[in-house]
Amino acid sequence: MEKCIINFKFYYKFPYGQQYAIILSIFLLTVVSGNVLNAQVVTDGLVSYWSLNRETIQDNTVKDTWGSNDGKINGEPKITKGRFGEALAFDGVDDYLEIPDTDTLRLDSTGSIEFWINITQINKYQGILIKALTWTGSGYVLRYSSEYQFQGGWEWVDFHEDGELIEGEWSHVVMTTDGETAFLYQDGKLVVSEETTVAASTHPLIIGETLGYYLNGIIDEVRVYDKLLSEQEIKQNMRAKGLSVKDNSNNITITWATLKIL
Ligand SMILES: [Ca+2]
Ligand SMILES: [Ca+2]
Repeated sequence: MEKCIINFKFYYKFPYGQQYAIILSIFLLTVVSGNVLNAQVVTDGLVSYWSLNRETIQDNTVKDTWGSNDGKINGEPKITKGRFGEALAFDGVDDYLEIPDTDTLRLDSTGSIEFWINITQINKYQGILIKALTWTGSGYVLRYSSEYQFQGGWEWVDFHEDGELIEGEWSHVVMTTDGETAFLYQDGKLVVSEETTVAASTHPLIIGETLGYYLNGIIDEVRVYDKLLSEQEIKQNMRAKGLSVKDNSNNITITWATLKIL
């Protein structure tokens, strides 16, 4: 985009002046509009969105900026620099985020859960999230230790093919299901898909701990959908910096922000 703007100034001063300026203006408007669309988080089917930005955290309450599923902080996770804005850093000892049960968080028909993660310590089980009471009941669990393990409907699915988290680096992770098959994406690429079903659990959604295994790392931009997310939608969300109230009034700002992260 920077090059486009420099070129625009150059052509604007060209002897044939205005004609080129108009053509280039239309071109730039198209480019900018396209990027603005890509910068938006998919809102179709969006249930909850915890940006974990500083302004959404008050005392122990983490606000759901899209739906009404506010979370409660346990332990003392630190508000730190995130993938976008701020995020929560969990200490691997006793920190976690708890979100009360609602049917839209159960993912027992179609649904998705998405987040950015930056693991501090990779060489032990990292409990990422769970919505289940035990290892052997209804619900779902996602943990990581050199491979992803997802459990839904009481079959462990090892996502160990191409997915790999790297200490100190951000990765975008999506678990999405159509009710029959679960798909795990990392950084916009399908890691693996497995036939599995999720049985509804009324246990709270816990982020940062799975039954005694705590996360030593940072989580950011957590979203839940009530539908399967396509690869295209997942890639769009990867590029999106979040929901912005400035979308219609400050397109250039949004575009710059988007380009910076590509
Ligand atoms: Ca954030
Ligand atoms: Ca703590």
